[in-house]
Formats: sequence, structure tokens, C-alpha cells
Amino acid sequence: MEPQLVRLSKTVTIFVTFFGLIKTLSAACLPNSTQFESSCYSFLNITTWANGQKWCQEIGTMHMVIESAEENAFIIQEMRLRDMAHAWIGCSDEQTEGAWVCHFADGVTRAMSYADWRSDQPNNWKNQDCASVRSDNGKWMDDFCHHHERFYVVCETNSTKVEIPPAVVSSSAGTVTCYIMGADGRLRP
Ligand SMILES: [Ca+2]
Ligand SMILES: [Ca+2]
Repeated sequence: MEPQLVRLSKTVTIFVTFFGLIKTLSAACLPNSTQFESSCYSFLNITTWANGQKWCQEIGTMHMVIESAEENAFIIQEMRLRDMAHAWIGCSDEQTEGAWVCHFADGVTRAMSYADWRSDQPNNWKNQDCASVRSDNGKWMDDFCHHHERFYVVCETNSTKVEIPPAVVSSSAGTVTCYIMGADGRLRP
């Protein structure tokens, strides 16, 4: 093991031994993202569904996929805090009309297992294929995937993917050591 990694390993061990924080550390979200249960969410700007997916992928995430009433409630609360009236959901019926599939951050695509459509939705009006949620009533609608002036992008990733936070601080032996993750993904003091 490289010296830096040995030092990091010792640092983490000290944390586990004295503070029992490994669970907290392993469930950390990166800065500028918000945690709910085991997911981290990043709230970005307005763009099309496809471009939003690209934005999310650039930061190692995907469009959010809402899978419970609790998650839906969390999302609309966070949207309201940010004055976001509409946001994309990472599900579409673009491939087969009426067969809604969702694209998850782990790269898997699965049939939609939870939905909270408004009573008259999805209506596929003029061939709408992308799912969205509105924060006024928390209900879902299908809309035009190419719509570029209404829907905000909310990215989601599993927080357990972040096994080591970008900065690990140790106060052992009266010293403080900070580690940052470089562009190559390596940790260094
Ligand atoms: Ca459709
Ligand atoms: Ca619709």
C-alpha cells in the first residue's frame, strides 16, 4: 500500500475506533448535494430532459427517480425552497408508448415501480414522453422531452457510492490532517 493510503487507512481506523463514524462517512454526500435516505440529490438549472441527463452524468449521477411518497414529499419540499416549479424525473416512455421505464444511477433501466401522476396524466398529448413533477401539488405529468424552458434538473446518486468523503480530518496526536481527492481520484494530504 502506498504511504498516503496507509496514512489514510490509519486515519479512518482512528475514526472508527474512537468515534464510530464509519457509517456517517460511508453515507456522505458530496458538497452541494442534499441527502435523503440513501441518496444524494443535486439541484441544477433548466434544460431539456436529454441535456439534463448529460449534466447529471458529468457529475457521476442520473436524473432523479422518485420511488416512494416520502421521496416525492422530500423532492417537492426541496424544489419549493429553490423556487423550482417543475423538474424532470428520470423516466420516459420514449421507447414504447405507455411503457414507462426509469434510468437509475447504477446504469440499470427498470420499469417504473412508483408513480404519482395527476389524475389526467400521463396523457401523451402530442406525444409527450418524459416524466416530470410539479412542486405546487407534487403530482407528475408527462411532457415534451425537448422542452427547454420549464423543467429544472435534479440529479440523484446512491450516497453509499461515496465511501470516503473528499476531506477526511483527523485530530489524532494533536495534529489535523486533511486529505483531498485529486482529479485522478487519489487522496492526498
Ligand atoms: Ca408518451
Ligand atoms: Ca401530459
